[in-house]
Amino acid sequence: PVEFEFDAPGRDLESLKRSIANKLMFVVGKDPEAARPEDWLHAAAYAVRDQLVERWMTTTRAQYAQDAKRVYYLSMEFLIGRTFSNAMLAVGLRERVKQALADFGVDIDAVTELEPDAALGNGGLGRLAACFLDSMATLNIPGFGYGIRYDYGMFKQTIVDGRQVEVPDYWLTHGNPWEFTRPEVNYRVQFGGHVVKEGDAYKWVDSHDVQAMAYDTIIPGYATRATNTLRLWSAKATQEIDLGAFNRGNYMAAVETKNHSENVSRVLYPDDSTPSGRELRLHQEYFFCSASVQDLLRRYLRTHDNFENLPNKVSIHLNDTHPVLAIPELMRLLLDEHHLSWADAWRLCQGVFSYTNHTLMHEALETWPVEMMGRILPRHLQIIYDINAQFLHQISLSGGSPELLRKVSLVDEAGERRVRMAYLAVITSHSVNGVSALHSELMKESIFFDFANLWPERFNNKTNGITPRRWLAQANPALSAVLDKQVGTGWRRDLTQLSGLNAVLTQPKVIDAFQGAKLANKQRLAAWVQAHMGLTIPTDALYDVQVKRIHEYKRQLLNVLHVVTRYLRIINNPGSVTVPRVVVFAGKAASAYHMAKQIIHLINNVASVINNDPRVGNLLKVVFIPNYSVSLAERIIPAADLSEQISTAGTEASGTGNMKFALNGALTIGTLDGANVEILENVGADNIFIFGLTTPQVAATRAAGYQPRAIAEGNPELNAVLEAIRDGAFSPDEPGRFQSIYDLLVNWGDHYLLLADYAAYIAAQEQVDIAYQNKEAWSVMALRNVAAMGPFSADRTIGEYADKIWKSKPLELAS
Ligand code: DL6
Repeated sequence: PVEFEFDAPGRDLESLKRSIANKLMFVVGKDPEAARPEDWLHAAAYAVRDQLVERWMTTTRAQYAQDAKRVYYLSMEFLIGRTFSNAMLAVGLRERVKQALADFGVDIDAVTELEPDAALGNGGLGRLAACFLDSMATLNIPGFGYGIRYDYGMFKQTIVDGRQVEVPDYWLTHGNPWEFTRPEVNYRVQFGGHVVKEGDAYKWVDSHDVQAMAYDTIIPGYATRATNTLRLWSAKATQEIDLGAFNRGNYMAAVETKNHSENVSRVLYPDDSTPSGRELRLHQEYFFCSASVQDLLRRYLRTHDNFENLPNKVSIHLNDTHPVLAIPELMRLLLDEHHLSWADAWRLCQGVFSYTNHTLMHEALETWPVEMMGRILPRHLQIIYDINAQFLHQISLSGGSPELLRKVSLVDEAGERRVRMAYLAVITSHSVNGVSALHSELMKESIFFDFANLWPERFNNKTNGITPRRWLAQANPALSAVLDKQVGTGWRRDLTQLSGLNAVLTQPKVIDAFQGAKLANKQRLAAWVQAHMGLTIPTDALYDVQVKRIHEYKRQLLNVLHVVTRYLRIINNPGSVTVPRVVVFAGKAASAYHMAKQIIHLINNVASVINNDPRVGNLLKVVFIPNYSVSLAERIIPAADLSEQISTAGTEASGTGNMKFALNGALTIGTLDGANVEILENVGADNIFIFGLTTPQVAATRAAGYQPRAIAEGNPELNAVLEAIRDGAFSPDEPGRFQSIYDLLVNWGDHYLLLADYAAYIAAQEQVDIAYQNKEAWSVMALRNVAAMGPFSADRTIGEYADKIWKSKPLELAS
C-alpha cells in the first residue's frame, strides 16, 4: 500500500476515528449501536470528503489568484462508478480508514461494495470523460466537468430466461455523500416561444423556462493538492406549484408543469452509438449547455470586464456532438445579452471551442430536424442559419462548387431538413480530434473529408488513455503489489515507469508473483460468480473475456461462433481441445436494439447448454455476467488472460477496454482496429494475437460483392456452427429462435464481415491455446504487455490536450 503525507490535520488514526464517529452521529444521525453498514459507509465517506474540501478551496483560490485558464469539459455522460475507494486512494488514506473502520467492527470491503455506481453514462465515451477528470486533477490542470445530474442513470440489466430485462437505476435512493447541493447556483434555461427583433437586437420571448440547479462533486487529483469540480445540473421548475390550479382544488394539475419541467434531467438516454432523435434529448442537450455556458461566463466576468481575453482564459471542450448547442448558446449570449458584434462573437467562439469525435458511424452522427429545432430553440436556429450563410458564402467565394456547398452545408436538405451537429462543431472549433491514430485518419478520409481539405491544420489525433489509479491501483491490488516491488510505486503518476519491468520479467520469482496475482484475481471473480449467479467456474482455466456494450460492430457474435466451434470440437472429437477455458461476456444492449438483445439471448442460451453438458465438464464454461458496470469491470478485468477486441476493422474508434486489459496482464486477441493498432506497436507482434481483414481489405471485400453464404458453404465447420444455432441446438424449447441471427450472417449480407474473418479468428484462437500451454512463456508475454502500457495512461492523453489544444498550464500549488 502506498500512503503519502500532507500536512493537513485529522489524518492520524485517532482523528480519523473521531471524525467517522462524529459524522455518524451528527450528519448521518445514527447511534453506532444502531448503525447499518450503509450508515458506516456514509460516515466514512463524509470523513474522507472532509480531507478533500480544504484542498478544493485552496485550488479554487489559486485559480483566481493566478488568473488561470480553465478547461470546461462538456459531456452528456460521466461514467464515474464508485467514489469511496478512489477518494481514499487519492488522499492516501485507505489503510488508515480500513483500520479505523475495523476498530469499530466494520469491514471496509463489505461497506465499499454497498456504494452504488454513479452510472451517468453508457460506455466508452462516458468512462473516458471520467478518466479525463481524474487525469486533469492529477496534472493540476484547472478543469471543470459539466454534465447532467440524471436521477436515473444507466438502467440495471437483469437476465430473465436468458433475455435482457431493464430495471430503472435510481442511484440516489440513499443520498449521495459526495455531492454538494448548490441551490444558489441556478440559471434560467428557456425553451420554445419566439424571437422578436427590436431595432438591431433580437429578443427571445414567451418561452417556457426551466431552472438549472448545480450539484458539485470534488474530483481529487492523485498525490497532489489540486482538485477539480464536476458540476452537474438538475432541472427544477421555475414555479413550484400552480397556485391557481391548487386553489381550484385541482391538485394534480397544480404540479403537472413542475413535473414536466423536471423531467429534463430525469433519465439518461440508454443509447450508445445510435441516435435517439427524441425531443426530450434535445431539451437535455440544450439544458446543460445553456447552464454551463452561463455559468462559465459568469465566472469569467468576475475577474474580467470585457471579453477580449476569453480564449486565453477559457477552453470549452465538446465531448462528441451532444454539447454542440453550446456554440449557438455562446453566440446568443455574446450577441443578445452582451451586445458584441457578430464578428467579435464568432472570433471568440472559434477561440474557445474544440471538439472530439468518437464515432465514424454515419447513423450515429447527430442531426436535428429543422422543424423541431425551430420550435424548441428558435433563436439558436437563426444563429445556426447565419453561421451557415457566412460559411457557405466564404466557400463559394473561394470557388466551391454547388455540389460542395450542398455537401458541407449545416443543413441537410435531402428529405426532412436537418441540422448537422458534427459539421457545426467542425466549422466552429479550432481543433477537431479523433481518439486513435487510425480513427483520426479515417475521420479525415470519410465523414469530414471536405472539411479536412478546407482546413487540414484543424484536424489532429489524441489517442485515448485510462487512469492507472482506478484501472490498476484500485482494481488490482494483487498485481499492484508485485509491480511496486519490482519497479517502485511511481507508476501511479508516471505509467511509463512500468517499462522497468522489462529488465526483470523473465526472472522466475517475478513470473511466480505475477501468476499468483492472476490466480488471486480469478479466485475473486469466481467467488463473485458463485455467490451471485450460483455457477461454479474453475480457476485453473484460461479466462477469455469480452466485456463492453453489445453491438453488432463489436462482434460478440464472432466470439460466440468460436465458442460453439470449440463446443462442437469437444463433443465430436474428444481430445482435440485440451486447454480449459472460461469464456466471460458482459455488456448491455440499448433497450430498443433488437439484434443486440438477440445476441444476449443467444449467449445465455449457449452458456446454459454448454455449462450443463456433462461431456464438456471444466473444459469450457460460458458466463454472461449481468449488469456490466464500472465496479464489475474492476473485478472482471484483472482476472482475464485473454482480451477480446475483435471489432470489424475501421469501426471501433479507439476502445479503452483494450488498454485496461493489457495493463492488467491480459493478452489481446484483436483486429487492426482503433487503438489495437497502437497496442500492437507498443507490445510487439510476438505479444498479441492479431487477425482478420484490415480496414482497406474490409472496404475491398465489400466493394467486390461480399458473399457470406459462399463462405459458409465453403467451410464445413463454420456451416455446422451456423446450422446448430439456426436449428435450435441452443434453444430446444423454441428451435426457430435464432433464425434471425443465422439470416443476419448468411442471408442478409453480414454487414460486419464475421464470416469473412471467421477462419482467421479460429486460427488465432488455436495460437492462443498453443501459447497458453507454456505458462511461463505466457506470463512473460503478459508482463511485456504490462510493461508497454505507459503511453496509454490518460495522463499522457490529457498532457497532449492541455499542451496542443487547450494551451492550458498546470496550476502552481505550494506542496
Ligand atoms: O473515445 C471513447 C470511446 C471509444 O473508445 C470507443 O471506441 C467509441 O465507440 C466510443 N464512442 C461512443 C460513441 N458515442 N457517441 N456518440 O461511445 O468512444
